[in-house]
Amino acid sequence: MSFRTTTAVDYVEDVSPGTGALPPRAWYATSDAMALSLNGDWRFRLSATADAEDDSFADPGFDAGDWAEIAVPGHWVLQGHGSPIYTNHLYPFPVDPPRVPTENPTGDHLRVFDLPADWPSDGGAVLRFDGVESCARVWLNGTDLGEFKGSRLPHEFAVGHLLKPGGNVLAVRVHQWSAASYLEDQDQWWLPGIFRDVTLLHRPAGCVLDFFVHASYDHTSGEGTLKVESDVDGRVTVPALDIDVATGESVTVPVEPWTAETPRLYDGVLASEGERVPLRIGFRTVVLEDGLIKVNGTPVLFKGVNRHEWHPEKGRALDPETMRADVLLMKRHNINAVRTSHYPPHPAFLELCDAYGLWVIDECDLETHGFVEQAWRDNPVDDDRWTPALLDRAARMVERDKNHPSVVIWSLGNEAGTGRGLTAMAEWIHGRDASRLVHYEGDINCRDTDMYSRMYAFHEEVERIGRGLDGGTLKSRELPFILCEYGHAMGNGPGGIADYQRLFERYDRLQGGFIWEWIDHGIKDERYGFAYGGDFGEELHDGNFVCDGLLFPDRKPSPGLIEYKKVIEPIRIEGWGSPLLERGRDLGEGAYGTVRVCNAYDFADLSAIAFEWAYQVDGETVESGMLPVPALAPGESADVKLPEPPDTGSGETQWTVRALLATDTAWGPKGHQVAWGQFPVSAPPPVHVAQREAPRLGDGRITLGPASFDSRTGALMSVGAVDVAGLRLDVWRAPTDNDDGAPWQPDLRYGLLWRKLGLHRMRHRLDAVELTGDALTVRTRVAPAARQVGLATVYRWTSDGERLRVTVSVSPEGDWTVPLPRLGVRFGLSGAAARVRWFGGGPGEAYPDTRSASELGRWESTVDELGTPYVRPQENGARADVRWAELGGLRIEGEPEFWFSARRWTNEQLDDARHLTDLVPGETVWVNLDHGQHGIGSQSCGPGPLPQYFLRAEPTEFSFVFSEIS
Ligand code: IPT
Repeated sequence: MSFRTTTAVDYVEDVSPGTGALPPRAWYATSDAMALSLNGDWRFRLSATADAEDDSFADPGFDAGDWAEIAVPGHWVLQGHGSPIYTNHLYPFPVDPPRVPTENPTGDHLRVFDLPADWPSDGGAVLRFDGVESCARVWLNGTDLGEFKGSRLPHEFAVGHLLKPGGNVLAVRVHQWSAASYLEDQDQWWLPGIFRDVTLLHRPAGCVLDFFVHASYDHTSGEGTLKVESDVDGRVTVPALDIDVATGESVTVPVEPWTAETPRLYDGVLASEGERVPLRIGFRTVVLEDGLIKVNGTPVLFKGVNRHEWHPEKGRALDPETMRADVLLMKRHNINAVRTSHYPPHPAFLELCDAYGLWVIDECDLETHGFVEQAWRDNPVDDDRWTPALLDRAARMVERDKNHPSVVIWSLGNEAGTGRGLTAMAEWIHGRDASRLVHYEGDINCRDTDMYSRMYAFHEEVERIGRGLDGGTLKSRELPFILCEYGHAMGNGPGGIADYQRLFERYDRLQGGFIWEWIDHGIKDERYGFAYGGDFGEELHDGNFVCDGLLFPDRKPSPGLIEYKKVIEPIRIEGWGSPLLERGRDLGEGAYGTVRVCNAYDFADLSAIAFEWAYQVDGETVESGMLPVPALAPGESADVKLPEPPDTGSGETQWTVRALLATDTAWGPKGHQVAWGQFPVSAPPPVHVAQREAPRLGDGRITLGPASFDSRTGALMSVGAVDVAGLRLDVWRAPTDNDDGAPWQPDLRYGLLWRKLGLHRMRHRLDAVELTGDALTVRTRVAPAARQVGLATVYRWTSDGERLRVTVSVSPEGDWTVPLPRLGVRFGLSGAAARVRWFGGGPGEAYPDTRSASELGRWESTVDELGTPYVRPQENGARADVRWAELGGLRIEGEPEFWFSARRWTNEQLDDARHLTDLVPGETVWVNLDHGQHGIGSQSCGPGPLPQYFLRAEPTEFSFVFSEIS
């Protein structure tokens, strides 16, 4: 009999990890022992406080007939009970550890179940919870089993003695806030509930308890050594390797090693007297050697992402298909590593990482970031009372996940400051598992860790670190470096990642990084499309800082992911001496006959890759074929002869060479593009328009070739039959999250400065409309109210009778201390303009420092599809290097190439919008033709654009040629 009182909730505010649970052990999905999933519809009752209801609901016979139903796994706040809260690091309750507020939403969950008819009557049973946020108390058939904390960690209870064939009553009380909330202050939604599986496991007599698979690889001999330590004696068999040994015995045989690139797994079985557990064994050895992280003797370069678990409707209750989708998307975008920010993921995710091949930094469920607000005073990680809870978390992670070859690094947690508790965790982990390395970014001196790790360090500092000139403790200077977070993918961006990648590749000590982050945590919402912080009336919140991923909430890749895929591609294809950015430079005859292919994999050769070449004229392929490339070993490169280019006469010509999967693989179909390179043969011919026509004045209009203008204002009205509205200089873009930057970032926040200066409300003063024999010249001054700065802007219109050319000359006046957001012209076309064709960069969006993936070619799209649906609307959708574009009956050529965008709302409307649903298409298609765009950077949490991507206010001239499409 358990004693109950309505106030017996002291455990909620107890710093201890809990009582009653079994010791942690290795997790496995299946064995030949029976298991019963208790996922499904449960009865549910929400109370406003922890002790509002007594616990009689746990008694057999309690009638919950009038309770609501809730899906388990799930979060109640996403199922109509209460609402989610988003804060980055602020605790959404008064900081007074370990106390929590009286208002403590508490969900009582009830499920009645029968055992299957064939459930064995012998042996015991274990009830396993894979994840409950944040604190739960459990009863089975009226017996109090105990309570636990550690939201993203498993907890098991022995229940065999309590089970009945039918009518078992499982009662779980879940409190949203508990002492553990102080340890779980990750930058994400607060989402209470039983959000991972609940399973009843039969435990036969003589079953397997805990076991540790040690499978190392000796790269000098090509042999693997296997030893399975097991709490219960048994045998280990691996048929493919003829292994049949006792547990605890080690055996060495020739094997194929496991790497993220070549994820060779061997199926095996651990058989104890009472149970057979399938094993998936990957042989690999992780060491710190010569100041480098090496796997199987080779230093690795992490091309990683930080992955939170996210689903726009289910929150962190991820189904297997979603986990698989994440892994496939990562593999298909050349990502080779995941940091499981900031907690151990659902264990099935790690099984997928083993099978498909991803390096994993498995991070403990620990973050106390909110204490930064009080200079880290009272931080639980530096308070011995909390150390048992920290050690419990470390053990639950390591014991659960220790048999995954994909896990190469343990991370103590995130943003928890420093303290004795962290040291205790690191010591325990090092002692328990010497076969992996330990990471923790907050340990800047690397006292407890095996690598120097930072987040959002600027390029310049990363370069210094690469060169070993960064100072720091003796220990940290000897360690390899990773950026556990960089490239903040909030909204449009991240910019500058290609520049980081070049540094990683240049300096051995820099072993890569992990983009922040994988997916936007937007919540599907009828009102807004996707909701973010503040949309649920939260008292404190951090807005759309929760939407900073490479994927949109619905898992559609954002341009940031496409860029990242290109930046980290494992095969580099370069035209001799002609990197993409130098396109158009005359390199002389003969230099173009070869392509250099470099294998940038760490382990795989190129035997799985087929190469294809295409010779293109004005973006159209005129000839193509396969390119025989040797199966280069990792790190090797070869100069491969290209075929003789066909004689095509005039036009802009280039080679495009693609690296494709030669056959279907586990993660991508045959023909999937892994990498590509493009390099010019001849530059674009000049856009020539003879100045033949003279402008003519008559009847309120000026005509010039196909165009007509307002004679008073000099404004362009039409080109042939195409009406053109409001053509004028435009410098404004709806600031991106990265333009606005974060208050704590040191670079100037231009998004705010632009607005302060008034660039969003520029006035256009008309100074003169001049007609001469060969041109119409319109002189203006473009400037914001209240400021002295301005842009003297002259539009010079000429025509050969058919085509209309405008040359725009811009001369800054006054003291311009900020770069310009954009510089070009904008105008309106009829809303009927829907289809767009262009020759230039595509198919997707690009900006000066996010343009690696922009491929020069002929593209087609629609105005609607040109736009990128950032969850918080902001500047988007530009196409780079556009030679010409056609839409709405108009052809536009640029000299030089230009940035093209078109949308059904103005930049000002885009700027005003807070959610996608605020963007209402108008009658006009607004087109921007930009000579320049300011870089993007990643200042929403990192550096602004590098200086070379600045759009400085300086005297500039650029031209466009308009003609009607016949
Ligand atoms: C860093 C956090 O580790 C991560 O959880 C996330 O909040 C990210 O920033 C920003 O999106 S902490 C950083 C503010 C120093």
